[in-house]
Amino acid sequence: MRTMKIIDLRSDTVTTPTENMYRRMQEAPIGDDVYGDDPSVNKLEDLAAKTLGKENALFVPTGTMGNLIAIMAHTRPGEEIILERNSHIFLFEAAGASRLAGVQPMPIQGVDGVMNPKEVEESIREENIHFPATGLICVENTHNMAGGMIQPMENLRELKSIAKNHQIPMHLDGARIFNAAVALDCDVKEIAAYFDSVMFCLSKGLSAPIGSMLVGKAGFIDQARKLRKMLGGGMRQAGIMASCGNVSIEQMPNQLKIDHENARILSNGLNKLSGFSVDLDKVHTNIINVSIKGKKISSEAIIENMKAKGILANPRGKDFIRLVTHKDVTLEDVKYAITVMDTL
Ligand code: TLP
Repeated sequence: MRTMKIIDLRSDTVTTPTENMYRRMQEAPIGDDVYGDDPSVNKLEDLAAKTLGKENALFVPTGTMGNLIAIMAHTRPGEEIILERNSHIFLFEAAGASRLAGVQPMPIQGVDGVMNPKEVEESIREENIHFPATGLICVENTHNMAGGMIQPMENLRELKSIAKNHQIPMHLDGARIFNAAVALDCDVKEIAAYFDSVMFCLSKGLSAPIGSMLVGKAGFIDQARKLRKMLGGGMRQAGIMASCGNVSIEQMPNQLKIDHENARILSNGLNKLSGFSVDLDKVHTNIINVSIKGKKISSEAIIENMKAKGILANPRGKDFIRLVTHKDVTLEDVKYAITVMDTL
């Protein structure tokens, strides 16, 4: 029986480990990480801190846990956090910040995920018996819902100066910070420098099967380590997974460049088909929001039709679908996906 070729454009989270990752898993020196004894985890935490230009790092199971721990460590229950209206923390983390960190979100509607610094400053609470204190400003780079768009450096600089004046820490949900750095052709440290803490994912385009990193000052990471234990994220022989994370940081950023090129090729191809349209100015990295308004059917329906032909994608509202390129989608796959989508 001939099996249908499946091209999975749902997310870069679907990436499978590389050959080198499988090899390093097998050879990984391991120990009990809750005792601080796992050499592969220790190596990964050192590498992550050094790469991002921070004092220390913590290996966490997921990006969601990394963001939650950062919020818990920076704030106290009853405080408020400023974040973008379409940010992952606000939309897709099951209100963990409210329920578990006990903070109230103050969402700001950005343009393509970029918050206006003036509005951020106006949202910082003054001292008043009625008001919660503003405990944290969160930024997302690249911005998932904006279709992988990059936050302009100038915007980060302005936000940092406001945060500094008001003595409020800044956290970056940098799940895809390496995509931003690759697209900007800058060192990832240059982006991280604006933030007190950064969470980034090994398990997205960097292709590790599991894991994210939280980086920041040494004292902050000590606190974060205890919070990770409290949340049940203290893993034992985690070096098996951390060994993949080491490969992610050492070897995978170059792959992201290819992913970005493939996203452009896919976008250009779709723009030539009837009913699909992509705003090329908004394709910065590996995520594409494709308008299907011209198709006159719902995003769910088109996704079902694509699935029947072996192309997997996620809906984004009723008029858009989201396509994400990654290392398991080759240039050949992209070309094939365009020909298949031409038949829909
Ligand atoms: N994003 C996933 C889904 O949850 C939507 C995806 O497929 O894009 N921050 C950002 C910006 C993210 O995009 C994600 C995951 C996370 C945090 C959470 O990471 P995990 O899935 O490891 O908890």
